[in-house]
Amino acid sequence: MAKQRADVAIIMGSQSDWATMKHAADTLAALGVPYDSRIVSAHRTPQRLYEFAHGAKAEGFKVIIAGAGGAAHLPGMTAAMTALPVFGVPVESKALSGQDSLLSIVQMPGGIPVGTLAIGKPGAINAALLAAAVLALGDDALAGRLEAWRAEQTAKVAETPSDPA
Ligand code: RP5
Repeated sequence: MAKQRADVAIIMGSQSDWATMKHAADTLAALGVPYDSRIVSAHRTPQRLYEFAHGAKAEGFKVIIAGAGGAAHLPGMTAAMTALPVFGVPVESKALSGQDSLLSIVQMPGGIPVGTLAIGKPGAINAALLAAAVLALGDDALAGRLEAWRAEQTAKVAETPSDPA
């Protein structure tokens, strides 16, 4: 059976990043955006990274979400090898709570952009929402689903606080 076309590639430096990056995957799934998730390490599998980044456009990906922690070179190195939009998610590290990941990802030199999100789960969710927003520019049905997702989120916010159950 032919593999389903995926618009978004979710890549991460390690299996240990999946607990965070799964939130990006779940958010894309909720929006009906096809994605593929892979472990690609800038340090431990550099050849896999090279092949992925150089082949990403030909594979049909339109947006890449890259999550990594610590010395988080994955998003930047990916962006160095493809002109596709790359959103970087700083994964929360044990040693420095993700501040290392954030600074590694955000301080790119001019000319090689990585759209950097918040540390951890919020960043993973928002990377997926941004990826969907980019794709929605050319997909009215997805734009409608994104709008509905936002409206549902708004409707869930109570007007007054309540005690926990
Ligand atoms: C990075 O090192 C990964 O992105 C991960 O966040 C971090 C730790 O990796 P493991 O030692 O848990 O595999 O490359």
